[in-house]
Amino acid sequence: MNASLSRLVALLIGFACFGVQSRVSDAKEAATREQPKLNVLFIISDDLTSTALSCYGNTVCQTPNIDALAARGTRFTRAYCQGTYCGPSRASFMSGYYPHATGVLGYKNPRPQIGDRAMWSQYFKDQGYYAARVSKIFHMGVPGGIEKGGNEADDELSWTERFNSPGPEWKAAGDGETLERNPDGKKPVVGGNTFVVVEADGDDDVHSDGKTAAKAVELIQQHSDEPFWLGVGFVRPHVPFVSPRPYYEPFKPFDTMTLPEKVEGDWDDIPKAGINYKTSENMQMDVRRQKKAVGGYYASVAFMDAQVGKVLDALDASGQRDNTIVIFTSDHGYHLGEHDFWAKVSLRDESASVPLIISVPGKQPAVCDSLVELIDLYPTTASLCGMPVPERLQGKDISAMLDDPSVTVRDAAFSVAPMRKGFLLRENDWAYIQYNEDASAGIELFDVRRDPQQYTNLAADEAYAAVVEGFKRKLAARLAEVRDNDL
Ligand SMILES: [Ca+2]
Repeated sequence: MNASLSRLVALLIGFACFGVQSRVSDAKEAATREQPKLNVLFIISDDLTSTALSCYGNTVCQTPNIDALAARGTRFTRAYCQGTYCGPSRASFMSGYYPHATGVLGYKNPRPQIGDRAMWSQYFKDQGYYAARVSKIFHMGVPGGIEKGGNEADDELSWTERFNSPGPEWKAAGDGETLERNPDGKKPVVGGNTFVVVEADGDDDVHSDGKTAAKAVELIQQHSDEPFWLGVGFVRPHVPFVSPRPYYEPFKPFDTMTLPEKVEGDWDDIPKAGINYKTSENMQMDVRRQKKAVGGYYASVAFMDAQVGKVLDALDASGQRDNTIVIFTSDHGYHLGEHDFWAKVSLRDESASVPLIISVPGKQPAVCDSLVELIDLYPTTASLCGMPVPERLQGKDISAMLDDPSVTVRDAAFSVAPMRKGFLLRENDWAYIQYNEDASAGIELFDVRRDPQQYTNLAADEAYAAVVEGFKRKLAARLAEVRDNDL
């Protein structure tokens, strides 16, 4: 090496070392500077199917506030719940375990099963956050529990403070009709898990969700000077479909509502367990009642969307928008007459998939088609807020999708319908549904690329025998993986 070349090498090494040193001192400076902790605003609707939202393509039901959040966040098109009704779904995403890990398949809190491990909000509370919920985050019975205003299946340890939002539900003043099992129209408006539509007198604040929005607005104002994890649980569009009269206007007369396309003999190729627990037939709902059910549901969605708007406006007014992760989702989806199915429990896409929008300050808006699960929210928010992701959590950190929507973390989403002993593995190309762990109560296989509405069950077709066998093995492996945990 000649002298001038060695001087050049020495100079380059010097520059490189200087670069390293300055990066080290930058990092030290950053570590000593107080970093603002990102807040988490978790908004969850109850029994909301993505198909009812205009940002997911509905052209009749307009949801401008949820759409505005979608326009600034990442909207997920293939997000799945872990249980297709309130209890197991909420227990799962709050605890970080699948329903078959905790065994909480009904309407109980998973606290006895997880012991002193932290629930999602509790994990943030333990890191110095103000953690609060307004209304339904863990399971509450709707309408019964909302009428009473109690804590139900809640978990005290999860919160710094908690607030319930009692409301009149089906007893609200107005024009009500029971649509379900009321063919002669003689049944009055009733409570319970029943299709009832009430066009209510009075304004938003008469109702549980109006009160929930008002309390959430107040909490955002009060806690904007400290990191917060705020869960805002709206109960609409869960039955009864009750909302103030103005929200019904776009959907009247109800006979202008359209019902999903029906296929002759649609149930002939599916097992009995695949016929949902609520159908047009067993609910004795004629076409008039079905259309009114759709209009009533949409009015409840529009009402809930307006409450979401109030909460997002309060976040803007607090100056915390650029410091807050906002999540909007539902505990599971819902049927609005597809296959003559209604409500939840089914493992078809309308019921097992959920709307999911995640807005993170500084990230570009996007639409993400990767398969994600509600159980991913706990580890993902921990990661986004710079906290260690507990090893025991069964969900995956999907935060990389918020920078690049083409990122994938799994080949199949997993959901269960314990009421039917049903299991779903949903891949990009296939929906595989099995009833009983040994498949003894039947199988459904849908080619969702060719048959997105899931009209044709291919499980009995010899040409797909190898696909079915492959899914049986994958499902057994997935269940074994879920059951292999630290509990
Ligand atoms: Ca629900």
